Amino acid sequence: MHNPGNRRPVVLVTGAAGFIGSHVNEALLRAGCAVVGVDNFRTGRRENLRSALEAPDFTLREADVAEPGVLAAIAAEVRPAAIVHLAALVSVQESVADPDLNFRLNVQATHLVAEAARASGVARIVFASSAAVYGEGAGEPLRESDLRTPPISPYGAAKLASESLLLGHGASYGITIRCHRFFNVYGPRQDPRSPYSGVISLFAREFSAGRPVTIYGDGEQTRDFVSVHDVARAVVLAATRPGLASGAANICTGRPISVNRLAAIFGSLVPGASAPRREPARPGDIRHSVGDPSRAAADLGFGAEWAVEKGLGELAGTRAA
Ligand code: UD2
Repeated sequence: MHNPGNRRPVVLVTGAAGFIGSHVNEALLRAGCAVVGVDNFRTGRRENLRSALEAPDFTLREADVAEPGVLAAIAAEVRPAAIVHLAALVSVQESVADPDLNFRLNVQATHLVAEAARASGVARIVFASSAAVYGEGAGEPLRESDLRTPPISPYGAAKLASESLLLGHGASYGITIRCHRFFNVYGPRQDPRSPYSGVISLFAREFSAGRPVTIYGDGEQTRDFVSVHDVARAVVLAATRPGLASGAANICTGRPISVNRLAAIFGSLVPGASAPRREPARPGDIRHSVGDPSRAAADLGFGAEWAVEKGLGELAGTRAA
């Protein structure tokens, strides 16, 4: 890195300019790591890096990790203690529309990360997996072993395949692999531009613009909404905590929150908010998804600290500012 006398552990973050990546950079820097962020800005955004770029221990590499050899060259140069692999095709809809691109960005790129780690003697990989690895009706709450039903999208299949690829590499070459199955992540910098963006990002935008939000179906469907601040903290723990074994863990709160409840909380935070519009349920929408958080607690000492009321309060404050 630019500071040869710097003894801080170097962590390489792929997808560093994304919604989650940008928070992970900042949390790693706060934890005393030096961060090399890699992004090709396909969906990542430069403004997400504004704060990290002010830190002397942050370096940005504009590069595509799905191109063979690219990440291997960066890892060989910076010799990171850990790689946090967040770069991905993040839209489930896009994975359905273009499964080939999903394979390249969500499977092949993971293999390239594993190979880069092997070649450069990287001790640990933290991988952004997803609750999308669980099939329909797999469990309530979902436990890590609830994999009897297959994923229902190319995206979920690619995340599950990537977990397997990484764990196989880890077992063969002595790399610790931590797969984090993120549930419904929300928070500042989440992009609300697509109609399929996370419901909280859409609600935050509509409430702040004084427009009614849309609730699909009866609104009693539930999700496990986890703040990006908690997610970033879980990643830092997985990247830095000594003595971790390989494995997968849900990163979730364990608390189901309905869409109606989200609308009610936002409504109480935004004075004069319009009443929600109702539309028919989205085809293929799952009814309930909540994770069991106990394995992350046992493995990492991680527990979500942001209740959704606090997280929505932050967004309402942010947007109003
Ligand atoms: C998203 C992904 C899913 C998986 C999961 C992670 C999509 C469509 N699905 O699904 O594949 O990655 O996250 O756990 O990307 N809703 C409204 N009004 C809105 C927007 C959404 O009522 O304006 C409802 C929606 O119908 C659903 C719930 O809110 O019942 C949550 O929707 P979401 O798209 O934020 O998340 P999810 O879990 O359906």
